[in-house]
Amino acid sequence: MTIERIEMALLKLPYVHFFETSFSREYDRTFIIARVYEDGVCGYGEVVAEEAPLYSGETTEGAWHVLKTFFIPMVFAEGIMEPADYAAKVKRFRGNLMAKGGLELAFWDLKAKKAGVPLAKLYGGVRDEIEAGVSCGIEDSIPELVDRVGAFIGEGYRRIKLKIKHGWDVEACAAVREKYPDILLQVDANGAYSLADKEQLKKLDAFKLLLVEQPFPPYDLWDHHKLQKEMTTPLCLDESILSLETTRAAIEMGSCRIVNIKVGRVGGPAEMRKIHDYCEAQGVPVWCGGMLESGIGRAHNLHIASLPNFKLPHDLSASRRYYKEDLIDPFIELSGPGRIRVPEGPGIGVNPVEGRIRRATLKQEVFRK
Ligand code: OSB
Ligand code: MG
Repeated sequence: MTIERIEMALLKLPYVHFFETSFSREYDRTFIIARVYEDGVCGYGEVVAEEAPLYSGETTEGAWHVLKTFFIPMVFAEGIMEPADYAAKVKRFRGNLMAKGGLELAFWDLKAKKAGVPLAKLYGGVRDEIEAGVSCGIEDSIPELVDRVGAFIGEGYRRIKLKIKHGWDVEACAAVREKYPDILLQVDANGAYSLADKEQLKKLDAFKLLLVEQPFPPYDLWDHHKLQKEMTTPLCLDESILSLETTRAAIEMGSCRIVNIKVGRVGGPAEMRKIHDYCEAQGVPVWCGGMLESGIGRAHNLHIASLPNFKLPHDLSASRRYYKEDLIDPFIELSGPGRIRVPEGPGIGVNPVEGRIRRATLKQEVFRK
C-alpha cells in the first residue's frame, strides 16, 4: 500500500462571537484541512496557522506553500506512510511547525482508522473524559465580559480563561473574581507585556489564578524567569514552547511551572509526545491549548488530552462555543459539568461532513505521486 493522494482545502468559518486577544479582534477563522488517502481510508488533519502572522510567524498561505512545495512531494518521493517516519523526515526542514503538524495529524488519524482504534488508544491515553475549559476574549466592556463568563458557567463550564492586555487585566480579573469567587480562573496575555510591566503583573497574584499564560513575547525566556521569581502564581508558557528543547530551557531556567501544549505549535504529535513525557518526568503538569480549531482539530486535541500528564483543564470547549455549523457529526458537547468525552470511534472518532467542508472551502488542491 502507498499513499494514493493528499488533498488540501483552505476553509473559512464564521465564529458565533468575535474573538479578541491582545493582538486583534477576529470574526472568522481561516485554516487548512489536510486529507491523506490510503486504500480508500482517509485521515484528517487541521493546520492551525492563522491568516495573519500575529500569534505565530506562520500563516495559512505560507503553510499552503511549504506543504505543496516541500512536505507533500517528500511524502510521495520517499514513500512515507507512517506518522513516525513522516515526523522524522520532515524535521530536515526548519520551522513551519504548524504546517508540519497538520499533515502529521492526518497520518495519525489514518493509522488509527486502519487499526480500527480511537487515536487516544494509539497514543496511550488514560482517560475517556477530559476537563473542558473556555477561553474568553476581550469584550467592549467589563460588564459584558462578566455576563459572558456567567453564561459559560451556566452552560456548565468550570474553568474560565480571560484574555488580558494593557488596560484590560487587573480590572477584568477583579470583576470576574468578585462575581465568581470560587471558579477556576486563569489569564492569557499572548505576549503583550514586558519586564517593565512587572509591578502591574504582580498584582495578578491577588486573584487566586491557576496560572498566568505567556505574559512576554515568545523568545523572552529569561525575562519570564525574572517575573516568575517574584510571583506566587505559576507562569505557563504557550508561544515559547516550540520543541522539546525550548521546553527544557524554560523548565531548567525556571521560566514557567506549567506548560501549554498545542500539537500544531510544536510541529505535530511526535514532538508533543516528547514534551509531554519530559514534563511528566520533571513533575511539570501540562494542559491542551486550543487555536479555535474546527471540530476536526478539536477532536484531535481531545485524544491528545487523554494522555496521563494532561492534568489541568484545557482550552477545549463544545462545538457551539465556536461555530454554528461545525464540520463534524456529532458536534462536540459537554458530557457533564465541565467535561467532554473523548470520542470512541476509530481515528479522531467524529465524522467530518463533506458537504459542510465544501461550503466553507475557499480553494482546494489534490496531489498525487
Ligand atoms: O493563546 O491560547 C491562545 C486562540 C487562538 C490563538 C491563540 C490562543 C487562542 C485561545 C483559544 O485562547 C482557545 C480555544 O481554542 O478554545
Ligand atoms: Mg495562549
